[in-house]
Amino acid sequence: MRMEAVTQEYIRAFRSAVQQSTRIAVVGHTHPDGDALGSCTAMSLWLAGQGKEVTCLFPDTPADNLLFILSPEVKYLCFDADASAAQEAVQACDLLIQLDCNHFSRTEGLEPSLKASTARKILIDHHLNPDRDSFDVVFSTPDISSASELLYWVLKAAEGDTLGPLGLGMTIGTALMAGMTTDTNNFANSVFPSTFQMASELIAAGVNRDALLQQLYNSYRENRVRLMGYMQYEGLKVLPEGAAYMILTKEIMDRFDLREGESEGLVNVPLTIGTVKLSVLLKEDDGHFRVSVRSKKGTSAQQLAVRFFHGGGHENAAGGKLFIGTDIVDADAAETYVMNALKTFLA
Ligand SMILES: [Mn+2]
Repeated sequence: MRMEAVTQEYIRAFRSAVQQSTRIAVVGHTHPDGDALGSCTAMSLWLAGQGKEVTCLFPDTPADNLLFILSPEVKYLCFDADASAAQEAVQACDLLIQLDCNHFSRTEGLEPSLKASTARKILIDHHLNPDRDSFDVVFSTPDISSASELLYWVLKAAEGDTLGPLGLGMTIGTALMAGMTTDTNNFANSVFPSTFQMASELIAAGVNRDALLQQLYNSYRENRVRLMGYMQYEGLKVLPEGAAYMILTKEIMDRFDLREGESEGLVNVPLTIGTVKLSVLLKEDDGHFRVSVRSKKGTSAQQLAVRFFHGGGHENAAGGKLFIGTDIVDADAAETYVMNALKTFLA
């Protein structure tokens, strides 16, 4: 990380915004991943420790396998489960802190109330092209592993150097470690010297990484492992241009009784092939496909997502959508679309 993302000036503005507020809404992105859940949970716990009334908001309910990251001490509201309560929490807050999410549009149903909110707004994020105009204080750099890591450095700076990592508390540290670990795919990508420093400090402070890895990577259901095998054997298509794609249809998901979050990591697998530099996973949803893109260094997953899938994200890990009815006539046309997009992009 370049430390200019966390300047003393921004930290002063962050601290005074927190001090002057009473009710705070902490907001993460749609289909919250480990980093969104970890960073928002840690932020909420820290604010509660400052005596603030905090509500943690997500556009939709987190996947079962990530629920362990949530804290029983935090009040969570999900727009898909209780839209009016979530909207009321946004309306009632006098400070809004958005994490791991560069733009209101990635908050889906929460977007109108966030836009309408007159509360002071803080952004803590590591995606490209943050919407700076919508926020009063912006902590942003793509040169970091995760929003969780960025929040770690923000909180350390806000707490003052004398406190050290234990000052952040064990639960906060565990949530941040969970977010960083999932976003780096367990130290496989987007890892910087600052990332190892954070991990080292948190382990020294007593965060149990073994227990965390057990919950993150060794607690899946059998169905998930069989689905991963099926997709690699039957579903994987490799193009001579150096790309690969897989299409996870509703029919396949039903057959394997796949739940939200259980295809996590599948999109990374084709990149283990020497010739593949770009991997795309399409996952059928209502009226559209959710698109995940991963790339090796030197190829931009982000550009592919922007040009062909109404999306964005990070240089080597991005996402978007493919709309049935507008981008493609029906679900069966998805394969031709993705194949042509990859061939055009790599030509
Ligand atoms: Mn993230």
